[in-house]
Amino acid sequence: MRYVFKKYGGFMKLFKILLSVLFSVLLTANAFATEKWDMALAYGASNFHSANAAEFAKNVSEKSGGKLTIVTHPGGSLFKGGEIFRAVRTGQAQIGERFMSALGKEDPLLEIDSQPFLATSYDDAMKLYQASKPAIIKGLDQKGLVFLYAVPWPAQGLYSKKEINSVADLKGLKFRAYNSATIRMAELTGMAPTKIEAAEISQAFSTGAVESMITSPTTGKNSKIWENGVKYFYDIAAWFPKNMIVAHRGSWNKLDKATQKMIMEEAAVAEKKGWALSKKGNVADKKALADAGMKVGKVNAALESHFKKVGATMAEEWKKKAGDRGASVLATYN
Ligand code: PCA
Repeated sequence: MRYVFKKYGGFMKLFKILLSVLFSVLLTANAFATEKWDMALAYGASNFHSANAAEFAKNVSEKSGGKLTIVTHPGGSLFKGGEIFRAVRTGQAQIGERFMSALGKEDPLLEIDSQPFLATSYDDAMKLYQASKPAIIKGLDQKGLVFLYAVPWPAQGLYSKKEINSVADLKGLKFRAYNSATIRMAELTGMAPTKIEAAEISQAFSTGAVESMITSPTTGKNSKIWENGVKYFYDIAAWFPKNMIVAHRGSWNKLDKATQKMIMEEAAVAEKKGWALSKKGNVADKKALADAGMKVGKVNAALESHFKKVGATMAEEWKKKAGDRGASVLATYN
């Protein structure tokens, strides 16, 4: 009996040693645990939003001391623009960028920045952003998303293959839309809208599927729109829609507090850089369109008042959709 106990005690010793080896291996592995995040980006690598996101990803990866690596996937290579929000929400991508105002069905507040003539300068766009940010963050949080930063596109203008001098010239135009607001604008104008992601613009114009659109000088430049017979750019500058970067909450919760804090700090840096890049592009990219031979100008007074009227109708419709939350954001903004 004594012998058996002795033998058993020996086993216990060995077992304990093995256990402690196992624990220390696990602990070491945990100290070096490196999370990998895939960052889904819809726009081409050379677009300023994507370049800014790549810099953000690089800075976070470097500063995390090996705890987190963010790998960017521009040009819709991981998920296309229309899929990114859901992909991040479900954790298929841990982080991603999405055009906010295409998400009006998720939350009408996300499309506040595409309401025509509500904010027509960068200063006002920033004020509108600050006024809407707390409610937007809260809404995203309820969907399991962590909001990191948002950056506007340059001012939106009207592109057309043919010259536009009157509202009649817009009637029946095949129009590329990118969100509910541009679809509504087209409907109220008598144009024929089709929703098309930015990555498919060149193809849509070259096949004749569309002949006009409203977007930034940047997106026109990025898609070399002049190569597809688009000769006119009318600078309406009626809104500055934003892209936002969001992370999957489950992935976020796996990071330690110090890493989370560092990411928020880098997000603030990226946001500031992004706004500056956007302002630069607002001037430089319009010049690029003109340098490529396009006619760059303003719409005439009749067209401007038409768009203002359409904008007023849309504002009323949006207020109904956005309810008390929208009203309180508008009150803060005004
Ligand atoms: N470019 C994107 C969104 C707004 C913009 O300027 C696009 O056209 O899809």
